[in-house]
Amino acid sequence: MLNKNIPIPLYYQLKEKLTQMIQNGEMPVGSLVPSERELSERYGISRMTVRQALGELVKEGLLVREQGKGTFVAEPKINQGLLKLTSFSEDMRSRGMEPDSRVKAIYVQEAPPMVASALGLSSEKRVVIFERVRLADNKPMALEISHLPLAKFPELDKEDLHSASLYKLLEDKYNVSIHHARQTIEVGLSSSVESKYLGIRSKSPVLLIERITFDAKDQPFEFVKSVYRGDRYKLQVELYR
Ligand code: 16G
Repeated sequence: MLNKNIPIPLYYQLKEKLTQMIQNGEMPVGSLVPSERELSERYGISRMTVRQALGELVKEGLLVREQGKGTFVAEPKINQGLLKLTSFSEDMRSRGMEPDSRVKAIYVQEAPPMVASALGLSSEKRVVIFERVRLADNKPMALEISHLPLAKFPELDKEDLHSASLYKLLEDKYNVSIHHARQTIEVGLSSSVESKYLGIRSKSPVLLIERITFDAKDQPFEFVKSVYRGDRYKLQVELYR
């Protein structure tokens, strides 16, 4: 029950209660949250108060609203560490999920100036481009557009990257010693094409990540632009002083 005799607002108490129920599995992922009317009757509070609690939980990503169906418990976000250079496949496997890819396109093209400069290309400027939707347990998580220098990886555009790891291929077949990366992260809103690939509404919040990856000789070999679902990812980093 909620306590009306303490100075903690009722909407906040309900929010805490629902959060607890989600965390201890009483309200499992995907389950339908009781309606505003049910909750207001159950806890003896106004529907406005219930609405405020649910609204905040939706904003925080613990609940999702599906039009015409109701409000459901959302899947927990993936806590992406920022200190280790890992591949998508490694990341998902370490979380007990099965990585996969839907390859949308593979082609060779002259690198746009920004990509040529990121990859330090001067004479041969063609790059192999992979456009992949990355999936975890069959659900779309991110859209990645990777650019790799054709001169370094001449047959790369012939490779089948469905269900395969690019980093593993580069390490095993091309003997690349993947060493470090420079990454920027920005907040954005999904375009209509990105939304379609990711199965989200147009203009949903997303993380726009750009990565330049270097080998052990400090040579850049990969430039990647990716769009990660904001409702499925949060970034985590340990800070020391
Ligand atoms: C990650 C990298 C991406 C890399 C991919 C390789 C970010 C933002 N991006 O998604 O640069 O190409 O892993 O994954 O983390 P794969 O080896 O599973 O194909």
